[in-house]
Amino acid sequence: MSQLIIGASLPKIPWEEKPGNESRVIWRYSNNPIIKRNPIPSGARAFNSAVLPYNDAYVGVFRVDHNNTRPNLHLGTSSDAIKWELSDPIINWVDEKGNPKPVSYAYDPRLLQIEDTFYIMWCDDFPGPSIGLGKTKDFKTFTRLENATMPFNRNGVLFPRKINGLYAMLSRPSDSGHTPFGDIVLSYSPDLTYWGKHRLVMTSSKYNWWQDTKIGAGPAPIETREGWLLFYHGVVTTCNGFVYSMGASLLDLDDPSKVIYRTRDYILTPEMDYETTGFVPNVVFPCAALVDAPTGRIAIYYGAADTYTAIAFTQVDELMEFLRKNSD
Ligand code: BMA
Repeated sequence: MSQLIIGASLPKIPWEEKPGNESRVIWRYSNNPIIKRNPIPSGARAFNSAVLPYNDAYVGVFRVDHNNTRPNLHLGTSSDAIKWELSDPIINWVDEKGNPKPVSYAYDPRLLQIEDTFYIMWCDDFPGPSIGLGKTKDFKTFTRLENATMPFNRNGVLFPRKINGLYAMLSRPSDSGHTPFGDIVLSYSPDLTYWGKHRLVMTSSKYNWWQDTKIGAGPAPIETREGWLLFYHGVVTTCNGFVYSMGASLLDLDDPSKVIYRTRDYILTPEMDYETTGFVPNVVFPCAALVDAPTGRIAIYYGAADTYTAIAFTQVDELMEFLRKNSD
């Protein structure tokens, strides 16, 4: 039993015990990738996607790059969070009056629940990348809200509850292209429309090379008794382009701009064929995590090589011990 995670139990969480010969704190699902190429007739690749428990099963919002290479969001359903059924039409957004409010493209969704409402955030065309925000209560009607940021920004992630009475969001100001810089910032809002009280959370480290080009928040932060557990991606620039790895950090519960721990080394980096080979080689890009509070089990969903969806596992007590011993 674990006492660390503040949250619900999820006995049906996808899970595999850590292999006996594995010394690292994160281990991959043995049947990765769980979504392979051409998952639906209109889509070539589903990756960088987000999932949640819903009605005794699971629901997901998937980034699917279409056969014309433009990305959009598709709903997914699953009974075990491993085999996914993706709907072929894209998610169709309406405004608060019910009129169509389509997106021109949408990618890298995050999905989370605050009280009785599910929120979806994605990289939206303003024009130019900015943070799109929408909500649903039933995964049938999807209502688009005001974009949470001006361009250029990516990797917008809401916290799963208000902090000191305000909605809180992490994001990563960027440029309009393949941004060669990027730090994680925190913003607050009373109503999900007006954002302010901006704070710097973490900069791309100039001494740990795996994260020295840019960083961006991954799944919605996980509430633990010691702080918000945040998985994030970090990028190094090589002669062959960017390499995306994953790190973990712990942010203060009351003031998440305060970083308590931040892993010195990556905890997951492209090593498997499905991570090193694909549309964009050498990318692991976490966007979601399922959590079972009583056991401390965490299943992290990540995009691999901008081509596949994969899962990695960790256990929160072991991860926290790792964070204590391996942070700057
Ligand atoms: C980033 C985003 C991600 C993508 C990554 C690697 O800028 O566009 O969607 O996984 O690049 O291509």
